[in-house]
Amino acid sequence: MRLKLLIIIPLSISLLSMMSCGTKIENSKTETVKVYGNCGMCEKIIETSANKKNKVEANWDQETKMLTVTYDQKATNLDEILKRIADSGYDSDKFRSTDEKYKQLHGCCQYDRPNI
Ligand SMILES: [Cu+2]
Repeated sequence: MRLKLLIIIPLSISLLSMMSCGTKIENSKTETVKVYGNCGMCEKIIETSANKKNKVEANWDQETKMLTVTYDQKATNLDEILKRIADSGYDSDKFRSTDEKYKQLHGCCQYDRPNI
């Protein structure tokens, strides 16, 4: 009896701490897509607009222009994330930002737009 408790208590504590970990995304799916941009400033804007607390985690690579997103499939989808990014001025192969939004970007951030 004593021995059982000694095993169960630490086990449930470690389980609880795993569940309360804030960055853990449930029903997660990871996808990589191209998002057009130039510099570190673009990276910050792209990642910030893609991110959603506990629902989406995003990482954009300046060299390859590839965005890797891990998201909660029950809470959102890739289209929604890419729309938010387009809304910040950045094109992807699926959603094109508006000319107005693009022009609002910092001069160094005005990447070469894809023909879509
Ligand atoms: Cu930039």
